[in-house]
Amino acid sequence: MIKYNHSKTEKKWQKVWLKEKVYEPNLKNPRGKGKFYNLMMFPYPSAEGLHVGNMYAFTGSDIYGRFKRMQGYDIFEPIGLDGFGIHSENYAINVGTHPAIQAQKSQKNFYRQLTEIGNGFAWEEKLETYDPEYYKWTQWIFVQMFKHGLAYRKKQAVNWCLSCKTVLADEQVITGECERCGTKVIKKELEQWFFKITQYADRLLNNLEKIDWSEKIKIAQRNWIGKSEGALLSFKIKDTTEKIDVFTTRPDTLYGVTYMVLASDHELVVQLKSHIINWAEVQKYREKTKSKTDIERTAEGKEKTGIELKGITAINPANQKEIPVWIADYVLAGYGTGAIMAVPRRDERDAEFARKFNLPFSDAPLADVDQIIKKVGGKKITQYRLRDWLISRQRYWGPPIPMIYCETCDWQPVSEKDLPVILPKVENFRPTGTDRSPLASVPKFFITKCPNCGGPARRETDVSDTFLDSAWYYLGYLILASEKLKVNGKKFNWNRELIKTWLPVDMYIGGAEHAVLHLLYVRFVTMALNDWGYLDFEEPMTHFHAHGLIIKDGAKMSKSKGNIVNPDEFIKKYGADALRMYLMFLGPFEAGGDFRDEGVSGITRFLNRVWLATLSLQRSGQVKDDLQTESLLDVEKKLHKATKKITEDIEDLHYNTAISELMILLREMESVGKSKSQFKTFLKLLAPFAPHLTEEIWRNILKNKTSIHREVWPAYDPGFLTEEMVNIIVQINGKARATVAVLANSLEAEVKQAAVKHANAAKHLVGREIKKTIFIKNRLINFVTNELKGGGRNE
Ligand code: ANZ
Ligand code: ZN
Repeated sequence: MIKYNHSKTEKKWQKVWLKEKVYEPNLKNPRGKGKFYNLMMFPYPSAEGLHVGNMYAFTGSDIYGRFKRMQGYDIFEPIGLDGFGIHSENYAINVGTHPAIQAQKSQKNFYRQLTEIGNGFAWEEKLETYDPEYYKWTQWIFVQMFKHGLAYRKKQAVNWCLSCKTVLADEQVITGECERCGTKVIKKELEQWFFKITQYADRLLNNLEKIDWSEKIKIAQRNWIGKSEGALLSFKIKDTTEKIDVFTTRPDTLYGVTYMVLASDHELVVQLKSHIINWAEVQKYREKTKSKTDIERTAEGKEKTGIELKGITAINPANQKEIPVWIADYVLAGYGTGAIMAVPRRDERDAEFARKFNLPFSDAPLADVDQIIKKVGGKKITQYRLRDWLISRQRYWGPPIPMIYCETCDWQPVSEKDLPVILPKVENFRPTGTDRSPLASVPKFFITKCPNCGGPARRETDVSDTFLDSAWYYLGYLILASEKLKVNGKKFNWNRELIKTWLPVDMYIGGAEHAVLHLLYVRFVTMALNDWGYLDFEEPMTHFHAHGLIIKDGAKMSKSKGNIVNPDEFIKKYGADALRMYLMFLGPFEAGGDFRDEGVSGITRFLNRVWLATLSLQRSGQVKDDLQTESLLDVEKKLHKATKKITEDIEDLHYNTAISELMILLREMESVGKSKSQFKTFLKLLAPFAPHLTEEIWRNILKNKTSIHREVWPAYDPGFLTEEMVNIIVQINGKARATVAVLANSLEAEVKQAAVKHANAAKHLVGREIKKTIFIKNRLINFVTNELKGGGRNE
């Protein structure tokens, strides 16, 4: 008996697929039912290699793509590496290699692994974000942002990771820690580049209704954008010309205000210095709280701190009462106006603070919202929690921000003809720990001429955030592909046709941890490109599903937990097909599951049985494709049922139950038998899960000329699925002799079996031979008989 050699077979087909371009779409003119862009989040090559948790995501996405391909769509399933930026640079620093050299090593290794897992990638369109051909466009987007007033510089207290030695965007600070390295983040006052994502807050929020995304992602984005409706009210400061503006969601509580609070770094504090009689103490408090992040200030259960600005009082515009003014850490500089009116009777945070510092509570009644706003000259406003996207990084490994500073002309964008601004290879690439990137000590890089006046000027030496690279890569696959086609000689060849043909993405799969990072940024960049007239759509991905997490030894599989399983050893031992199926069998794809090293062997046994079933089919080569035997009819019905279930399960990403269905089906065929065409149907249903084994059987044993992965997905006949009963008239030589009840859509052989058993029919058949059967599904069966020689008639 021939044994199935997984490693030889898998390698063989991977080569053939590439050569035959089995997974290459017809980019210019999609085949069949049309385009289907099946995208998965591309990996950070920031570790020794892919681990099984990463492979889980890729496999789940690939099964969906293979399924859609067999349903007749032309699938574009590209792959690349998100290899520029802090993730890869931190890894390079860890292993003590220059990031540019490490990138080459990682690229080779990641692409090897991504080949070995057997995905149907469109390899010809692969990309790497550190490729100048790619970051030329990343920089172009930056320039467009600047030209459209969406990129600007601002000095403010920003997040700073002490370990990564760079600023971070708000989205990259997870419960006060660096998203990348887990180090506590502090605040630092710096001038930085920002993208005005807040200009899109309303659209980012409202469009959520129009897209089919995992609900948990939508909720996270809604909360992050954090829309609140309220009012802007002004309180005069006594004996000065200054006033304190506050944002409140409860203007109706204005009569109950008993004190006010400013954020400790609110600009008014310094402006009022000469009026503040306890300045020394106030200054000490401000110094102490300066580097605290928002999360530290507002964490639940954390004791609130603050200090009164003595010598200053504010006037309540509703009743002219004089009230004290404080600074405290529970009021954030970056939200609303950075100042509040405190209503201890109505607001729990204010109550806690008032109890601690013995501030009064007022029982004043609530006012009517619209009257009171009018009365005090306030106005209704909407506030968002969303902050602008801090885009500059004091790091080396990223696209240099394409901006030039000139004393005379201020900031100027690098002109398109001079893009890309190439990242120079420098030996001192490590972060400096100052507010400057390593490029700031490379005069050859930063000394330049002003694009406007030609005078001496200095390049920006910060690089842009990694998340800008990934905010447009779904487009990048098409743009770079089209540039390879060299349609025209232009340097920036925005191929509208290709973009229109393939976008938006039809199915996007990736991790939920990117809910308010990548998944928000990619929507923002798309909306901006849409506004500038480059795209005809606002939302980059119509469907997004977050995959579940792989748990190992009770924790999420991740490098930081030290519970990584490398797929290489499993693929070597059991094959990619077995590992793929095992991972998908762990649970519903969106739920994840528990990885156990021994688990794979169960799937291996299943795949071996598929192989044996093939060999038995080959041996009994005489099996006909007809369904006249009763047992095969039974298999046929089960096959139709299973086809329906597997089709629906894959559509719902319930791969685990689809696999159990395949297992039941195989059992049935093993015990009952199968026709060749039934087995072929089974193979097609299995193909997305075990692409190599099914291809080997399909082409090498069943001798098909073309790939099983371009076959048509099996259809099911609903007739086989119903359990409804119908009455069939039984005729003998045209005369009705009986009726029998059978399942609707029963086949001729089944009805015949029931009919001949019926007492009255049987009576009329005695001594006769059935010469011919006329069968009308769900209605009638007529036996044409003649008399047996020597037999007698009963009639
Ligand atoms: C008076 C008041 C009375 C408030 C009351 C609430 C309840 P959301 O829903 O999150 O937008 N606030 C405003 N700016 C703030 C800041 N920079 N830091 C901390 N707190 C701030 O909440 C808006 C409410 O949070 C505002 O309405 C304000 O307190 C507070 F019974 O004003 B309220
Ligand atoms: Zn960090």
